[in-house]
Amino acid sequence: MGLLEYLKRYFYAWQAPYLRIRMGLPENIIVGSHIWLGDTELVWIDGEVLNINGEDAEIQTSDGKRVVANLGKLYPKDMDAPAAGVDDMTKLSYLHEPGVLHNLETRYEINEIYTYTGNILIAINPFQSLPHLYDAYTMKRYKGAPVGELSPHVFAIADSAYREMITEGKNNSILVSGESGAGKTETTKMLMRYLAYLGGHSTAEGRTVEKQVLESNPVLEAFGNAKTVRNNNSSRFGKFVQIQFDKYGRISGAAIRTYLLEKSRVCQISDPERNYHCFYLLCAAPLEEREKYKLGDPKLFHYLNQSNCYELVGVNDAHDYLTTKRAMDILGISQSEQDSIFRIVAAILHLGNIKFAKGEESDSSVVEDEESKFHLQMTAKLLMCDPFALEDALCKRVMITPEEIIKRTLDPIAATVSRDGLAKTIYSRLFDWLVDKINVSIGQDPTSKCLIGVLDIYGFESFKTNSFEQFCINFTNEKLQQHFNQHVFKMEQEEYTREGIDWSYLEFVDNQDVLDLIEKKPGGIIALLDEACMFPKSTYETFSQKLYQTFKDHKRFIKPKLARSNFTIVHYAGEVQYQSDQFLDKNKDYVVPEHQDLLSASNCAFVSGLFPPLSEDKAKSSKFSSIGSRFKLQLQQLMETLNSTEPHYIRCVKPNNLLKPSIFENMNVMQQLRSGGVLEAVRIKCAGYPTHRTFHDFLTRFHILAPEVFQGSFEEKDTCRKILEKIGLTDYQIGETKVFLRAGQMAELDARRAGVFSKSATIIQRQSKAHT
Ligand code: AD9
Ligand code: MG
Repeated sequence: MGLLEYLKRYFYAWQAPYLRIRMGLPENIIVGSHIWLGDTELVWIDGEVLNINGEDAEIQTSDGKRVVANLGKLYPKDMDAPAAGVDDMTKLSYLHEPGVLHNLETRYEINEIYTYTGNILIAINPFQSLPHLYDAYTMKRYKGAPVGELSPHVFAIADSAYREMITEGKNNSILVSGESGAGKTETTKMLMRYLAYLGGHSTAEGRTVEKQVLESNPVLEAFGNAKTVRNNNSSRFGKFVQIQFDKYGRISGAAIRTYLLEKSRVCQISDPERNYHCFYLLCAAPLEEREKYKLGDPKLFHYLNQSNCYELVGVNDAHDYLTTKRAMDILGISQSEQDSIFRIVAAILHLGNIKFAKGEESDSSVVEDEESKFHLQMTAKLLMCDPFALEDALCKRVMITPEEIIKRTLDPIAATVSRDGLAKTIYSRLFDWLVDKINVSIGQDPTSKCLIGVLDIYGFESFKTNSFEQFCINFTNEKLQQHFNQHVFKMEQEEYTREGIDWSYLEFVDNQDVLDLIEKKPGGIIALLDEACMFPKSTYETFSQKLYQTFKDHKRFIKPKLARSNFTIVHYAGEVQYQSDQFLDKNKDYVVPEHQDLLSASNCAFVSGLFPPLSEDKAKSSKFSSIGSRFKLQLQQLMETLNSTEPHYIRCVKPNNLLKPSIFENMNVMQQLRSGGVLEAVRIKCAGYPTHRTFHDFLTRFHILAPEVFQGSFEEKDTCRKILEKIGLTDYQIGETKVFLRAGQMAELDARRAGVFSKSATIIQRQSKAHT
């Protein structure tokens, strides 16, 4: 490839800041062309070119304005596109941002929430119930139907994963991603329901494996979901469910893995969010149970009343309590286990109400008043541990020096931190217990031949303040993005090979550099963070200084101007500035030994089971265990699993932040398509031959350019070639069944076609004038 050609290709493929695919070269835009023009508010506005002066075009926009814009900023609009949009973006004549966005909006207006981009499914949250879309009849229709035959649908994706698994004996996975509230969990549930339908046993009664798999959802949601500003039922953990099938294609087991539960929510919430659903469910339990746990109005509990939101529209906590318990029954969680689970939930609420006052000695604390004492008693009773030991574990620390063992007192602030730490530890152990129990109950099928994995994991996040959680979440997304890019690239490559076309035109843009920055060992951010956590004198400031020094020349790392501890990572989906002040604390997974000792001595076997005694070695080394490194390892294992599967991608999109139906916010959607890598997939296509047209489609559209070639008998492939030769295009390719066009060539052909139409219109006009 010549240098000029390379530069040209590079330039069209990558136009900062994100992806601006030039599909219509300016010279293809002529007076009368219908175009899209970049607009700050709407993102894109359509219009018609009235005049061209040098590099500038005068445009009449569809909202009645006249504007002048540089030709380079205009994108051709396909006037032949069907009014209802196309069900696959690759059918668009012009595969560019405005075309993609307009197509999604057109379809969303008529409740067509699903659209393909090749084999990626884009799902736009309808924010309204569309029961006909998921009923039994629809499931039946999709069963066995080839992808593309029926409208795009989650069922079609699940069906193709299932068929591929059966016919080719391969493991498959379906990766669902999108930002909070985009519909990942609902989509995942739909996928699981459909897979249970395909792989269910004929006796659908009782505790079948598929029923247990489905019932794991309400239980995990009760303990791992909460209302946030972004979603009333937000999953606060990542989840990968592997459904196992036997040799007859029937569900025979399942394994659920979860990632990074948000622990801080247990003791800290802000208005108008809520704590985990289970707390409110229990406060709405039948009277007898509430009395047993001494619970009542959620407003009385500190862990719940930091926010003014207690109830959710359309949700009945009392009803959900019973549903959760029923789901637990199906999952084989016994009555006594259920009793222990809810006893622990109640204990956490009482624990949060223990307040501390200054003690007699300096820097010491005591339980503040009678009310706090009552809650201390209740906590101890429910956890079945000694109340004095509980008070000690909250208010004191044991210091072991070479000479002696000293009990150091904590001041009220430190005691409160200790209390919250205990609440978080108990809750996260309870959640892990539930996940383990569900896995054991559903059971693993050791003879299983094939699996379908379904991943429901947090999407890319960039908020005003971004901490360690966002860092881990965005790290996950970088990993998944790399996997996605590799896959899209491979699929495109396969299409080129099938069509007998040289694929060296495809350019693979990798994000390995960001991944190295984060996870390289030694020297990456996680490794440096672990070092800082192990070194007692480190602070977040020294940690940040170390980052600045180490990565000063890294092109994915930025030290923001005047920053003393913040740092920015240039992610594939954009820049994110992280506040490092809590990185060290949040990276330390540390259970206070006093808490460990207290609970492992509980008289309740369930509670002590959550805190098995540590072995001597572990007790010594458990001083610091890195959450970042453990998460990195979990991700590595996830990627290994995914790499051994045939992946399918579903990108969920949230059309607006009001969580309301029928509102499509352009800018918002565009941003998500960028972050979700949909436009990256488009970019990979554009770097080579973005337009693939079957010979038949090509001839239907462009036969008018060379009607003479149709005279006599013709062969489709040859006729396409003759048309292209006549027009004088070069650098296109003709495959086995399709014409492959470079960026801009479709616009060129359309411009010629428009020219022919206007010429014949002029001739007709002249002829009719001559007649009159
Ligand atoms: V989060 O990252 O866990 O905060 P998700 O999982 O992406 O988020 P979720 O699936 O919980 O979002 O969807 C949010 C809400 O959108 C649901 O509670 C539904 O009210 C709504 N939703 C999502 N998908 C559909 C759908 N296909 N049909 C109807 C939907 N409503
Ligand atoms: Mg979710």
